[in-house]
Amino acid sequence: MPTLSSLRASFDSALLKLHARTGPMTSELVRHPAAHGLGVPQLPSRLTPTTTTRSVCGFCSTGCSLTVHRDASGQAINLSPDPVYPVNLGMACPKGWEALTPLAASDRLKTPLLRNTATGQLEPVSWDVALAAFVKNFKAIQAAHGPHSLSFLSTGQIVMEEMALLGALAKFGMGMLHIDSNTRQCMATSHVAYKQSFGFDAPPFTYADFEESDALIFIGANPCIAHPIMWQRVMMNKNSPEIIVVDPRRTETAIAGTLHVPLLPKSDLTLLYGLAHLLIERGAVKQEFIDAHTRNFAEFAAFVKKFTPAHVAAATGLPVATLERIVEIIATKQRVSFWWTMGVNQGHESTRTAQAIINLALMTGNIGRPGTGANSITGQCNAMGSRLFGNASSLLGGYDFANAEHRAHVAGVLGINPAVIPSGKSWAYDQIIDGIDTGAIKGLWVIATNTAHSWINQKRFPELRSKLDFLVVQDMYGTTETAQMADLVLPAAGWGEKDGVFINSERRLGVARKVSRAPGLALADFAIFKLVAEAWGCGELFRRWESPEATFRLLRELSRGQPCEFTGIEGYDHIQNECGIQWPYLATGAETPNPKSQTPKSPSTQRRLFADGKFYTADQRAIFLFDEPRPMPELPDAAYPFLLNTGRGSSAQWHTGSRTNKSDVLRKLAPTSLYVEISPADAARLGISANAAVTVSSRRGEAAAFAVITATLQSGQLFMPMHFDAVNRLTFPAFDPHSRQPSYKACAVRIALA
Ligand SMILES: Nc1nc2c(c(=O)[nH]1)N[C@H]1C(S)=C(S)[C@@H](COP(=O)(O)OP(=O)(O)OC[C@H]3O[C@@H](n4cnc5c(=O)[nH]c(N)nc54)[C@H](O)[C@@H]3O)O[C@H]1N2
Ligand SMILES: Nc1nc2c(c(=O)[nH]1)N[C@H]1C(S)=C(S)[C@@H](COP(=O)(O)OP(=O)(O)OC[C@H]3O[C@@H](n4cnc5c(=O)[nH]c(N)nc54)[C@H](O)[C@@H]3O)O[C@H]1N2
Ligand code: SF4
Ligand SMILES: [Mo]
Repeated sequence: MPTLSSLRASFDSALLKLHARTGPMTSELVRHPAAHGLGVPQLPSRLTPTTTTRSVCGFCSTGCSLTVHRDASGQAINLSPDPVYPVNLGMACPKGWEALTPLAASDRLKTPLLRNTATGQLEPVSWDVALAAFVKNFKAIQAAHGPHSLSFLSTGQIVMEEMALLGALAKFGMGMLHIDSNTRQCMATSHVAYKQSFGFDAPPFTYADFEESDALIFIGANPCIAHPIMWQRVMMNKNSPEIIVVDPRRTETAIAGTLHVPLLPKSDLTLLYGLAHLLIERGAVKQEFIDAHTRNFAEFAAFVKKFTPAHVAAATGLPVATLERIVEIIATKQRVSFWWTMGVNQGHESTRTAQAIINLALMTGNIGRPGTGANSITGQCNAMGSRLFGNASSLLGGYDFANAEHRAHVAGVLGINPAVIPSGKSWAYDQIIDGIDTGAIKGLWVIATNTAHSWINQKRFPELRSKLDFLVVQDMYGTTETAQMADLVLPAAGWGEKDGVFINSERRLGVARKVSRAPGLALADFAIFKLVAEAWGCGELFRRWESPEATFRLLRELSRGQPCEFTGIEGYDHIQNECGIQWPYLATGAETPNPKSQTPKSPSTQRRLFADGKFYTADQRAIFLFDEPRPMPELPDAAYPFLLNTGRGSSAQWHTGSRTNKSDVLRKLAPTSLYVEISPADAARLGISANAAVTVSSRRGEAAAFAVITATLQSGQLFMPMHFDAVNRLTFPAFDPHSRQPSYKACAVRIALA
């Protein structure tokens, strides 16, 4: 049984390994930032901070609070982690410490840019010219090809008020139907899995659960790198917990855990059904909970019978003893929590895999109690906000576009004609991309995402771009892969340059504050959307959306009676004074028409859902959902014998790098060119030495990289970080049928010396 200090020691040894490869990493920086030159530097006296402002970090979904120090004019000059905020307790990862640096990058957009059709160059123009070009070109496309020939791709990285305004503007004001965001690449699976199993997209946990579990099971998640402050919370667990890490790679998290389960890629569904089978055989199920609060268990139990240990061992490559060990832990520990991220969500059968995790939590009664839960960790700072208020798959506030009563209700709250709300279903990201290919989509507006880098199989993108009549990109930088292809580039303010709410992984609303002025003519996305609405001629619809906080009040009203209700929140100051507030949150003592919402004793009470065993389905029961496992769509073969896995490379790199690459500090903490990890056995067999230049190719494209030989990889597998654009030239476009989330982590490739 590990003690806290032995866990720390094993984590630190993982760090040493990383340190050797990429320089000092997460936890050291978290605890001793000053030792790495990341502390608050000595400031010249004219820069002595006069005020501080609390603001939630704009990178990952942990939602750490940062204290921003400002000079007399209100301009941010530095920041430090907020010591009292219940999320991060005074800690921040390198990206948080460096959050202000990308704002000052030399490639910030300072004016709109319009492509000059004569020279082919992007040239600075005024906002008037930019808006006129936007409206003229997009209206011409709609006139020629119909209203649904326009589409947008947006993000989980802007504030909730901006996402809601964008979704409403596009669907209620501009007549669009097919809109989506990078949340599809990331959280669509969790959204659908929860909705089908629980009746609403409701991650049930609070971060205190990291500290209160007796056993934590991480499946396809690498929090040491991707959610370092959540990992710090695990390190604060005083129960000497078992930490099981299910990942084909021996990741930093796997090294720090107590049991690494190196299953074959994409064999999770079989493994999870096999565990369910063994738990049932052992009698380690909570029959009372199952009978009182769930549906479909008997069918599930009958289905998993065939997942015998021998069958599961063969399919997953794991010894039967490992299966038995996991079952022993789940069966004997009182508080077991299950955590999953992209190793699950990005798969060809991801929704059923997420639900297989949910099933394990339900059947063992590990839900609704401290230290338990079937817990999906979100990715971007506001992925949860976009799930509730993006207006893409569900109508603002988690309502249903197809339901006339829902449309009438939302229209009533917003004071608009219900007829402007479409009843049709939006295409998903991949369908929008295919729609560009077939000519159904002719105009595309890309907001706060870098599609030409991050979309799966993006080799197609330049060709697709040529099929678009007009491409608008709205970003902080004009240098992103996507912005460079645009006809019109709109300069956006970034995190720190505007106000609004993010919702973190534990459903906590936090406020991001304006602490810095955006450069040149750059504007907050909120202001850009308002300008577009006026220029388009539908500004009247959005009179009540006069500011981010006025918009927040509209969204608050839309949440009334929904599981995500937060009508008890007074406004931004209330959220900040309470150090963030989790939904659901009704005014203390309020009578709610929704029996499913719970009123907490105080806003700061750490809240988990389902303490009463009541779910959001019509009969308040959670549902056991399952399906036959299917083989991966592209299996390795003689021509492409390796399986390529992709994901986060370091805690200092964020996605496509447009922000993190702008910091000298962050660039020092991670490799600056593309590498590929390979096992020692495969490297020896192929004559590949450390740092050798290699080419990795798939049926779709190739990428130049240098080789990193590491025993963390199993033979036959390669790993590349997603932070370099060549990686998605290799990936295979497979999608989960329920969530349509791309399967980024499994495609067949070969590797050779360059
Ligand atoms: N530093 C940093 N932090 C980030 C981000 C970032 O870009 N940089 N991005 C944020 C976002 S948006 C997200 S979504 C999260 C992602 O956070 P994570 O999901 O934790 O990160 P990934 O590295 O994408 O994937 C996690 C693990 O899945 C494993 N995996 C691959 N295939 C399989 C499989 O078949 N089964 C299992 N069980 N595991 C598998 C991979 O080996 C990898 O270690 O991180 C967030 N935090
Ligand atoms: N191979 C592979 N590919 C992957 C993944 C993987 O694991 N493997 N993971 C996927 C996942 S989970 C995700 S979330 C995606 C992320 O993929 P992207 O969303 O494409 O990545 P980012 O680099 O975060 O792009 C965000 C863009 O928004 C801009 N921006 C930041 N703040 C603002 C703002 O306030 N306003 C505006 N207008 N712009 C802003 C930034 O400059 C940046 O260009 O990548 C996906 N792609
Ligand atoms: S862990 Fe996430 S929210 Fe916290 S400082 Fe780092 S990037 Fe920001
Ligand atoms: Mo993500």
